[in-house]
Amino acid sequence: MMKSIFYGSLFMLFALNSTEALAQKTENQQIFFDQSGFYPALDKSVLLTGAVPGGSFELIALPGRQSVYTGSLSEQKSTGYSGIKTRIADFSSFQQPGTYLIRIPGIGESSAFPIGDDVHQDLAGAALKGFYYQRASSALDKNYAGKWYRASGHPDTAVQIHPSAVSKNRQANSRINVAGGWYDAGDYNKYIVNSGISTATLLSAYEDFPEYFLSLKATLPNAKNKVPDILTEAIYNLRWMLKMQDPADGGVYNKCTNLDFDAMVMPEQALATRYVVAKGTAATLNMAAVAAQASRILKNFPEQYPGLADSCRSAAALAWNWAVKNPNLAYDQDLMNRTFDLKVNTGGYGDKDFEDEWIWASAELLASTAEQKYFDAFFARLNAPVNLPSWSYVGILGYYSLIRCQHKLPEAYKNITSILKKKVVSIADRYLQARKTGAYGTVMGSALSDFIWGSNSVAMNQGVLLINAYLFTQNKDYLNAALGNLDYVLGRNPTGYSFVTGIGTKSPMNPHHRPSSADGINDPVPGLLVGGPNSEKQDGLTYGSAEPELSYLDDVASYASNEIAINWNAPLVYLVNALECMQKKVNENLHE
Ligand code: G3I
Ligand code: 9MR
Repeated sequence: MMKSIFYGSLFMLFALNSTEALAQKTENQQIFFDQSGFYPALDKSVLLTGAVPGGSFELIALPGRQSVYTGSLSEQKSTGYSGIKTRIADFSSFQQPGTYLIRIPGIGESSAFPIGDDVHQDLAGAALKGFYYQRASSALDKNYAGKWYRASGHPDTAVQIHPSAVSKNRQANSRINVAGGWYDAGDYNKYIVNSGISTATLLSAYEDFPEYFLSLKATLPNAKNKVPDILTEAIYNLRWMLKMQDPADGGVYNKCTNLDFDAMVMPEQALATRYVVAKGTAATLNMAAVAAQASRILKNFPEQYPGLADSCRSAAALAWNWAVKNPNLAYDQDLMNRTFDLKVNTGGYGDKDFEDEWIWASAELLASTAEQKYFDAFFARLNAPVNLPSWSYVGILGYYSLIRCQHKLPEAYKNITSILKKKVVSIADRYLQARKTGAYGTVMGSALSDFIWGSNSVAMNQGVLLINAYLFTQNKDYLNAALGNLDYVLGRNPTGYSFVTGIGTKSPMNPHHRPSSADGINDPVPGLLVGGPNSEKQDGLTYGSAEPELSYLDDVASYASNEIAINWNAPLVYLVNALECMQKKVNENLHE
């Protein structure tokens, strides 16, 4: 008898706990926050949407459930481009590490979250590991890939020259070796233009925080002694980019691709013929910029990568010279398909304006060589407008690098960096104003134009720009605004999703990603940032809402909102590692 009462009460205790947990889960429909937690010394806010009465909120410490902080909800706001109403619960002044929840009278309680150092440490590693999972021409070993290990696919050692890519030394259907590199996204093709900003963003993370990355334990296969994972991974793709250059003239092919997108199969099952297609000005200047930046970094690793720094510097100069001779050669897939019988129907990354690529490539070559001709080319474009970077607009990446390398520039060139800083700060200050007045209290979402294909990369690249502004101003408002955008992708958004696979309590389970879909494993490959809300919904699917901020569908078919891509993960890697590195310094100053 006693036994049954004992088991009965145990069952009741379990049932209560699970009901309470369930209740917390269901009450989270209006309370949204960074599901990885908060840093002690930086801003902390929770988003509330819907009909939320004004008044106070409490921070409850767990497990004791004592109320440790009381604050007032912000006034109700709306965005002007959607019907969503918001309030913010800001508890930034509370700095005690621990585990907590937020209690909102009339709304309920949030699920639990930590305040502490390193709350984004797991993400910092997972986001970079995401690139390892994107490796083409390489088997992923169980020791590094865990249950998502897989066989190699796309050797790409004998890729055909498409008729659009014919040159004197390389006739149609001749074959070249372009093995390696990263798959671009949910598909298995490899695109130079998208590789450019992606590889450069990883290289820039290292250049901005070398000691931090050198302090991290190397975990990737064939990691060289004292070479951090972020460089090991970037070099895996850099080596592929170098192979995409025709050594005879310096031109760079736009992509290594199938004729059509594969079915949702594993890499080793994707056996369609592969081609390199037309050289172009954008691809060639992208490669020039990345190779120039890599050359100055690799000069510090001569033992680990003998000769690679010099090879990169030569390849960059050769690419520049090809572009000078071919300054306006756009990759136009539709025109190519009207011209040649072998029709290519994969991604285009078409770009017809090359001023930004000239800015970026001249800046990186100037930073790495200090040669007058690159200064002249950069200076001639000094008054060009700059804006947030994307695969199609890369100019500001050159600003970041010249500001970063200003101490290495010859005296005559140094003072242009004050102009570059002013232009970066002018954008950063516009972001601060938008964050202050916007309905979400974050830079991301302060404008309808944020919700495009790959909107989460808009949030990430805004964060990277703000980190760059913080680095040369030490204005903590930029740091907090950058953190707010990381909070946004990790759950502080009206969808309630942490948009990184495997991170947070509610994350994408069905990304448009062929290995995740075809591997027979329920959990998607981890550490991958999905594109996010996209008001255009180009995949033609029925989403749950017409609101721009809610135009997201966790469905494998939703390539317009739920694909993953290397140019989305790269600024995530930069931002989360920058914050992990700098919040420690802010925290140390706090306790000095
Ligand atoms: O920038 C304009 C904006 O000003 C305008 O208001 C908005 C609405 O019309 O459109 C914006 O441009 C969109 C652009 O993405 C924004 O980055 C284009 O309409 C949209 O077509 C474009 O989509 C691109 C997509 O390929 C289709 O071409 C994405 O940027 C690009 O990330 C995506 O890349 C694909 C590769 O082709 C193949 N591999 C997967 C990868 C990710 O989906
Ligand atoms: O898988 C492709 C994805 O990488 C692209 O971003 C997207 C848009 O170009 O296209 C996806 O491929 C789809 C194709 O466009 C239409 N048929 C279904 C394919 C798989 O969803």
